[in-house]
Amino acid sequence: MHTLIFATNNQHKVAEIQSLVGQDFNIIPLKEAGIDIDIPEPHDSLQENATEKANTIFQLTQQNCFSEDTGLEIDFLKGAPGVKSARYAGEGRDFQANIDKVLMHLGNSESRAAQFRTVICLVWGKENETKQTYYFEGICKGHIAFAMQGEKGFGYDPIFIPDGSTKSFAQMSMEEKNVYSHRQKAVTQLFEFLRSQ
Ligand code: ITT
Repeated sequence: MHTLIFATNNQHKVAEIQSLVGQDFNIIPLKEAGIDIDIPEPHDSLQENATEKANTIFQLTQQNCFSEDTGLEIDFLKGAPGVKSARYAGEGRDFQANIDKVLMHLGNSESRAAQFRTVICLVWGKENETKQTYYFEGICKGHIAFAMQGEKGFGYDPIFIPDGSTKSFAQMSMEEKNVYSHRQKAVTQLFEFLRSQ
């Protein structure tokens, strides 16, 4: 059994990853590890922010840990909100305000292709071995709806429709979202790597 700290303060991410984890890993969210800090995400790429989060928690705990940084990348907006997804409409990190801003910028444009991209940073090593850093990426392609649909999930879920479905992520159960999601794809690779160790 591998025990890993998950360096996130986002409980929606924790729930999604817990739903994928099965019996062979013990994933400890920051809250459960008794760590209450707001990790800065000052960088211009998902990979650098994920690295910052994982390194911060590793320095604090010296334990195997991973983080993830996710962005919604919209073609028409040249990749925005991207790495700024959490704070697109301001420091308040308000899901509704972020969605309103995306819909406002897209207007009635028919060009609505978008993708979610997740980068996981893992700081990992066997006992008494030097820790190393590994990366895993998951992408989910889709498009932005003209209006919000559904109440489930979090963040931009009400306006994102993955390719292969007519429903938004917010109209799906967590299990359904997992079939398509960026996070599931990245986490599956993470677990495959850990199982191979
Ligand atoms: P941590 O840094 O503590 O992990 P966070 O919420 O700040 O949590 P990110 O910087 O990765 O995490 O989040 C970027 C934002 O993108 C997040 O706040 C949501 O608004 C959005 N987001 C991320 N994953 C999403 C998903 O699966 N569905 C919808 N929106 C998502």
